[in-house]
Amino acid sequence: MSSPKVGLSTLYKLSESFISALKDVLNYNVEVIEVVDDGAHSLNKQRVSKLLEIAKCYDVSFSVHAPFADINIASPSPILLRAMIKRLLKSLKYAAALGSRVWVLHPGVETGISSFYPEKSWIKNRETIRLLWRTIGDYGVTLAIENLPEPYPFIMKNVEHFKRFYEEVDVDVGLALDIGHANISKQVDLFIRTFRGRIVHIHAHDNFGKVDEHLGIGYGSVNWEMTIRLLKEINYSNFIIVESISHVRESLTNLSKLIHLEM
Ligand SMILES: [Mn+2]
Repeated sequence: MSSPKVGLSTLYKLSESFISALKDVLNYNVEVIEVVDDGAHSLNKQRVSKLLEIAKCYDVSFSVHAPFADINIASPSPILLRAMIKRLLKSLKYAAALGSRVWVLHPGVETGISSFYPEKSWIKNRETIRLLWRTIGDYGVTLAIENLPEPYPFIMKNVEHFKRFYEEVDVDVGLALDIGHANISKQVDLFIRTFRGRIVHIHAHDNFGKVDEHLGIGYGSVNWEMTIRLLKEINYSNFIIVESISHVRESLTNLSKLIHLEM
């Protein structure tokens, strides 16, 4: 079985320009770059061409993180939801152009009126994912839903939420397991054991189990030895993307060491 490929998200450089972020990411010689299609790094045709040029010169592939600022796939407003889906589909098109294996999507979020309409956000979230899944098939990209952290009102945060989702939908939607987020729910091992066949992508960063700090790998309370051992047990061989916003070099080194260690 092949080892997972370690990659780096552009998240830690989101406050800098797209070009200077890319230059910095390339210093780390990673096999995969996850492009955050949001903020100052929002994708467009020129940027996609630039990335494709880079892929020719360096031995690197891409994954794409769908936009998430002000995006709510469970929005109760049809007009706003339409605009958000339009933006998401643009991102999906760019992901396909980049040959991205996965497109990482955040689940929806409860709103100030959700409590008046029990279940509505859950259903809207599920149906938008279904709609995106139907489209993504034409692009040859895998849709991966990310588990989000407590204490925010996201609709899919823990193992129970994902269990329910998979019981209700009969579609081949993957799970982008965010280890830092799962550490806040104290469910890293449970996530891996429960969804061994569903995990198609991984985000790696650290925290102390309370706040979603996106710390360097080994700088928080995540039990990385156990996590990597479990991932080996389930023969996980896709991407592991470092999403730390500090100690980037150490995070990549620590993670690579753990992956190549005999455990
Ligand atoms: Mn993440």
